[in-house]
Amino acid sequence: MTKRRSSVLRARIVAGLLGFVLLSGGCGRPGSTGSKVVWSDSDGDVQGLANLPDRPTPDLHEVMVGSKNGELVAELNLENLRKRLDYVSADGKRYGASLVDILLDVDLDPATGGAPLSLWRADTRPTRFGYEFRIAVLAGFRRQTADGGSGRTVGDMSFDSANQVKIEPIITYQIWSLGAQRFGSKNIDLTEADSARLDTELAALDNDRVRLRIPYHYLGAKSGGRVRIAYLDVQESASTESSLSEDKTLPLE
Ligand SMILES: [Ca+2]
Ligand SMILES: [Ca+2]
Repeated sequence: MTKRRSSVLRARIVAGLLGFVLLSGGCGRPGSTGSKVVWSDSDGDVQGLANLPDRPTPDLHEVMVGSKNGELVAELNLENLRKRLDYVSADGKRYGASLVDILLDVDLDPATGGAPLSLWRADTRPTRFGYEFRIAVLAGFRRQTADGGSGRTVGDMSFDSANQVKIEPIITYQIWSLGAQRFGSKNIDLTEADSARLDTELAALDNDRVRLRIPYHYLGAKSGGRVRIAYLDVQESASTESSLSEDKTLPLE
């Protein structure tokens, strides 16, 4: 009896330790795998515009990308995002923002795919390469004018807030496929129904938090695979590799 109880106890201790080891893995350390990967981004690494010194600049603090139910799930935390979208300049303009590019190497092959156009120098390839997709995360607005017109302004664009009867802040994303050449990027074609989901059910803004869902089939990816991920902090600099994060590898669950 004593012997049996102690073997049960030993089995429980082993199971507990195994659970601890499994939980300890996959927390986003470089090269680790798990159901989600997390990066911390430096505070205060963004600069405002010299001619609009009071315009808030979103400062990325954290990026999480997970996988479940056939979708990538991304969460971004950006201080001052909501302040930026609420800001109105002295001349009545409202400003969107290009926030982050999420880069996906879906075949884990650095020899296929490419890098964002903004990182190319003349005909010199960026040193970080091999991403098949760039998910451009854009903040902006859906709006209606007094005369019944409606429109959308997202990314690094502004509009005159006069004559708008309704202005609603939104988050959306675009999917670009990246090629081996400097001008090898192209916006991928989604069905009209899928395009309509991008700034509604697949992207949500909650004050300074952004949540995205990206179905694997938009990327030609499948559950059971793995993807190499990095992000480009566009508000820090879209054109220097120093604002590109380290790579992490995520299993697609
Ligand atoms: Ca930052
Ligand atoms: Ca690749």
